Amino acid sequence: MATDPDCLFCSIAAGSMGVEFVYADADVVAFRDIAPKAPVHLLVIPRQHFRDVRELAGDPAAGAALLAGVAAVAEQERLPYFTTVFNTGAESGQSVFHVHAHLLSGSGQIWAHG
Ligand code: IU
Repeated sequence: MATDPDCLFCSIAAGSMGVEFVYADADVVAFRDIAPKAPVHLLVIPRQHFRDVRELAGDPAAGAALLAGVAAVAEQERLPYFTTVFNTGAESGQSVFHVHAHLLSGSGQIWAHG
């Protein structure tokens, strides 16, 4: 499995940063965003390193596993609705270059992350 020793989210996924996982399986981990933009704001990331959603698209099994992880987190957390955002490219607001799904929910509002 390809990981990047210089990538913070690879280190988080490896468990070496002490970040508590809300959900984990063989392919993905989920944890709370450090600066939440909604009452529920989780990040779901593959254990393997992909820079962004474009790179992830080159590995369809990994992409499917990430989406399955999003759905599993939502089910586990009993979220009846949620918004999923993939920022791609610095101009879009991507600041961490390890692909991550923002999963936002709560309070009956529509949440979007810019
Ligand atoms: P972005 O789409 O790349 O901008 O999202 C990165 C997110 O990662 C952002 O919402 C940060 O608050 C979040 N985050 C985090 O949860 N923990 C960290 O150690 C760092 C960033 I650095």
